[in-house]
Amino acid sequence: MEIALVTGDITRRNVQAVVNAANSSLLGGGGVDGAIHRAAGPELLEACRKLREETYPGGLPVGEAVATEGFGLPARWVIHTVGPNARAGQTDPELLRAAFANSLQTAVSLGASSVAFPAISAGVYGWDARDVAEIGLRTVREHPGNGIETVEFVLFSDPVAQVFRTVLADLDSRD
Ligand code: AR6
Repeated sequence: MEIALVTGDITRRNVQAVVNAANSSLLGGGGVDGAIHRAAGPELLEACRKLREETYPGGLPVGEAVATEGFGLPARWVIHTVGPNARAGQTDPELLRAAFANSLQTAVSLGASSVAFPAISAGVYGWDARDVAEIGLRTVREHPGNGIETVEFVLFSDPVAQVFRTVLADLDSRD
């Protein structure tokens, strides 16, 4: 499995599945969630509403993941996950690991060969980008590929991309 670090907008990525850093309501929000909903169009919100009503009436729990179609996105699927919110005291690394791992597992179940992740929890949810990079990159490196050929981390800003490059180089040097 190849890991690529990309600076840019995840909604433009030509991959089979993009991961959305959503919230438990599944009904959209700001940040990457807002960007994905804008780019995918209103059908995405409809699909999320349906999931919420039929499968997650109490909301999608932190660390879990669920897929919809990608609608207007180049990606065929959106995998919605909920990262932990440090500003609400959710600082257990296991919760962030679960968000990455369950998103990957969902991609495997879909048969996706390429997946793009944002820096889950590194925005509104207040996690340090370095912790997100360490947990995200470690989780992906340890995950059995199972058909996934490429995992991209799509970082919205140069400073965050630089953090990911440094952490990946550190992990590689320890192999
Ligand atoms: N492409 C890639 N990354 C992006 C994009 C984009 N188009 N837009 C923002 N980012 P955040 P969270 C980066 O806040 O911390 C939402 O309201 C951003 O710079 O989107 O998990 C949800 O509905 C940051 O590095 O997600 C939830 O309520 C990273 O994506 C809450 O925010 C994550 O920032 C989730 O907070």
